[in-house]
Amino acid sequence: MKLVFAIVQDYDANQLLNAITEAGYRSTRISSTGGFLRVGNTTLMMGVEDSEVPDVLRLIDRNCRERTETIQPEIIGDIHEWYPSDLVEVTVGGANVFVLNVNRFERI
Ligand code: 2BA
Repeated sequence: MKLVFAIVQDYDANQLLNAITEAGYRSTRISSTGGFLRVGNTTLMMGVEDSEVPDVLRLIDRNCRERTETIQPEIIGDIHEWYPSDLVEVTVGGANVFVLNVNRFERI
């Protein structure tokens, strides 16, 4: 069994959750915040069989897209020194996915 953590943009979270649920997978939605931009994103936690991982990755790929966010450097404090221009463009997503081995799963 694997535990899939997918960090996705809030814009994509509902559509992805619909697709995941329709496909019969279970998931937990966690409200998270990116350490760099300090804006909200969504972390989905999914326990799936090893054989299901490719399908889950396909669903994530189909439902999450890359976007460019324009931010004011002062919003993210210290990095202002690295980016002296007025606005900073950052490409976010589609999704950052971690796939972990699960030693044991119990549903009690
Ligand atoms: P944030 O940390 O807010 O990062 C948003 C975007 O800012 C990133 O998009 C990346 O394009 C840029 N970025 C992040 N750290 C940077 C840095 N030190 N220098 C320059 N640019 C930087 P993504 O890479 O697509 O990441 C989207 C979100 O996924 C991240 O939001 C974070 O919440 C999560 N994430 C990405 N990689 C991660 C990792 N290795 N571990 C844990 N969380 C991760």
